[in-house]
Amino acid sequence: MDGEKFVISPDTQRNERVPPGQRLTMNLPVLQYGGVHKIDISKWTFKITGLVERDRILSFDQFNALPKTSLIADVHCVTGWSMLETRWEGVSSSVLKSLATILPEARYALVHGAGNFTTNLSLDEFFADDVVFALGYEGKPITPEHGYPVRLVVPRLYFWKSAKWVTGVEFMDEDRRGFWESHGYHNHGDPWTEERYG
Ligand SMILES: Nc1nc2c(c(=O)[nH]1)N[C@H]1C(S)=C(S)[C@@H](COP(=O)(O)O)O[C@H]1N2
Ligand SMILES: [Mo]
Repeated sequence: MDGEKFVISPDTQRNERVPPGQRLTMNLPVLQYGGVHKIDISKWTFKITGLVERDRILSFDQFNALPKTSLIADVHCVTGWSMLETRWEGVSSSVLKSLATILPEARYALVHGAGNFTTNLSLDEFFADDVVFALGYEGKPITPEHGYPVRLVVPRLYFWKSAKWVTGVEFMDEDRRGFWESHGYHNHGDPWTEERYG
């Protein structure tokens, strides 16, 4: 696509690309708590809330019109599978800074997904330049199983941080554990130091 940014996650440049305790898979498994959400895009919105000057709500068309980034990344699920060289297309997290004024007190982001799913990230990790709200996977729109219409991709943390069926982001001054983080998973989730459970 014209004018599109292209990002390669730094983890893909490691000599050893598979973190300890992981094995490779050739296809992206489907994994989530509960069933697959079927989202009606005419009703879908992306909400930026919490510590922002004013809440911002975007329709699918507005979200889809934002500048796009193409991302190559390896992904690592805490249950032990890793998939190398996945390709995503979507909206870089940093684009959100142009949509809402984030207050200086904000230090954490809580990403919300359908069915009350949440996951928490420090602002530094949320705004890392390989973090993308993906609309596309391998050149096609994301399928319902993988989070249609929009799913987050946070390549450098375990894949549970990569919320599917995203509905928005809330900025916070204090950290608040998300869904998996309060059901036994680590608060941070670095695959290279095996921050699996906590
Ligand atoms: N909304 C939502 N997103 C989620 C989850 C979930 O339970 N709900 N599980 C996470 C986990 S544990 C993994 S491994 C990935 C799997 O993504 P995939 O099904 O596209 O492979 O989604 C993540 N995103
Ligand atoms: Mo996972």
